Amino acid sequence: MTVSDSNGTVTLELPNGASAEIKHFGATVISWKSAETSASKDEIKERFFLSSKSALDGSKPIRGGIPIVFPFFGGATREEHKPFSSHGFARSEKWEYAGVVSESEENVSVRFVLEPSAGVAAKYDQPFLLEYIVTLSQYQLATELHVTNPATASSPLVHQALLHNYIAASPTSTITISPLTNLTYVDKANGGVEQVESRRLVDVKSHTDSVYKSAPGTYEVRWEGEGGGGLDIKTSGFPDVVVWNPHAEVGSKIGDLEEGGWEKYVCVEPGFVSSWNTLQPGEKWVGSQTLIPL
Ligand code: TA6
Repeated sequence: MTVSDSNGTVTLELPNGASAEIKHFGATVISWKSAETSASKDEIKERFFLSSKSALDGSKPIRGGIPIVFPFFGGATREEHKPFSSHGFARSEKWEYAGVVSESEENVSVRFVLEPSAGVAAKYDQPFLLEYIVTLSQYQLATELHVTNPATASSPLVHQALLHNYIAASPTSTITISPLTNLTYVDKANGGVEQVESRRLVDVKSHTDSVYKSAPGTYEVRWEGEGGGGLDIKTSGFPDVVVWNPHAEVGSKIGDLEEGGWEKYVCVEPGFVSSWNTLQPGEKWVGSQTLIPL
């Protein structure tokens, strides 16, 4: 097991070849390489999409991997969030790397911390403490977001949070996500109307931007054809899940998304986004996910 921290990137490596890279900027995981759980298919593969046009120098949020969305999802609607651009500031701040939490031949955990920087504090008077624990295991990756309200006076922290996973998967025409049947979702790709999901397997054959409420917390993402495969996502603390693929119609207008990039991933994003979480002083909320390749 090795852990290195250089040029703003923490790299984790295990003896079986699994690895992960996390930028201090946004605490964004930008790479996770792992074999499948099955011993018969032990090829080490990259599991995340990272746009070749993404800025990695801290000038813009990273387009790929797992950007962290906090304290709000989408555009700001609450007054205190209005100074910030979409999905909030956590993905655009430099986090402190707080070191190794635990390590063995089979897994390694590291911790990142974000407290209000001078830039954030100038626009947002709410105290907060974010901790992010990334655990690389031989055949899975787990990430855990802790949100604490460290205030001592009566000042509630009202927030949302989401892990914006860009899962490497293609071709887009064969990707399915389940089980989402019978869930209510906000169909942002169609004017934000509320729908009830009737499909057993949700596909992303056209522009998809759906916010599923009261979701089950465990998801199966599958794709077929050459390079076919899958990923299971097990979550806790996140009541919602977002499925997003922009296709060419929207993707071609995203400046830092490489040409044809929308054919190479699907975003399946556990979140606390369809309502607000309120933390009283001293309270903490934890949202976590484990990604398991098949
Ligand atoms: O999570 C889906 C979404 O909110 C989409 O609406 C979408 O445009 C996307 O995230 C990417 O947002 P970004 O701000 O990173 O361009």
